[in-house]
Amino acid sequence: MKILTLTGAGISAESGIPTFRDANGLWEGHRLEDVATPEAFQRDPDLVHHFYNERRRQLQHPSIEPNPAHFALAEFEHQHQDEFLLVTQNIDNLHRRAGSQRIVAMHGELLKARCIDSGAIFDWTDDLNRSTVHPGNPDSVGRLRPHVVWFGEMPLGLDEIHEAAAEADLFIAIGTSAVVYPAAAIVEWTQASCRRIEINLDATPRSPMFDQSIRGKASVEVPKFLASLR
Ligand code: BV8
Repeated sequence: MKILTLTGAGISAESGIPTFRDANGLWEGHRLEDVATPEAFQRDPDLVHHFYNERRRQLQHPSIEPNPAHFALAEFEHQHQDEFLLVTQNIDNLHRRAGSQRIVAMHGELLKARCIDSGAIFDWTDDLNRSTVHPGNPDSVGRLRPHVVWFGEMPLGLDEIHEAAAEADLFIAIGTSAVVYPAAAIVEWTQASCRRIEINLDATPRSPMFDQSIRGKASVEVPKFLASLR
């Protein structure tokens, strides 16, 4: 049985990372679409670096840990190996810390930086700013950006995601409001024969597309649902 899982900010909510809806898509009064865009980075790199530096520091706070939903998905992957693929919209590292390995981080990763000139990607846990020196080239200063997909930029791994969706016998969407595209369209890329399950606190615009909507907290409902598949 081929299983494709898509996660959003809701799976990390109980780990202490605020969702975008909780913040009403706002950060310090800025609309997400005004801060998480290439235009914003061009216009005010210090503001955008500050936005991601804050979140990068918060993610590394000792109180932020994977929750039972992350661990249950990692365990399920361990049992199902290459029959299972996890696509996440989240840029936190909680799936990886829980032990998941087959992950497509379609919106990038907060703990990675990318060279604007070469596209080279580096693990990155410190702040980034306009005086950051390139780890491989001391003459290159301020040319690193967060390795995240901004609004208007091409998400990562779309070919792999399309392929996995077309082959999936089971599609599980967890903790996503299904308003950001193309992530919200993945459910449409599955075959009519694919069983579609939504595990989410609230109804979403795409709830009608699912065979079953499990309303509840991810840390409770994800382990329960995955156990029911055994
Ligand atoms: C693209 C990284 C072209 C950065 C992010 C008009 C109409 C339709 C689309 C558009 C439009 N105008 C513009 C667009 C395109 C745009 C878009 O979709 N905009 C939206 C706002 C309308 N999309 C893009 O620009 C994308 N690129 O389109 O390029 C293209 C198109 C096709 C093919 C090729 C190229 C790029 C989008 C990526 C943007 N980057 N993140 C960063 O994080 O700073 S998106 C960011 O917001 C997150 O990554 C996440 O994806 C999104 C928030 O969504 P969710 O994860 O769902 O989180 P949310 O808070 O919204 O929902 C949480 C849910 O969990 C809720 O439902 C809640 O009930 C539930 N929940 C809460 N607690 C729990 C819970 N559930 C269970 N348990 C709990 N405890």
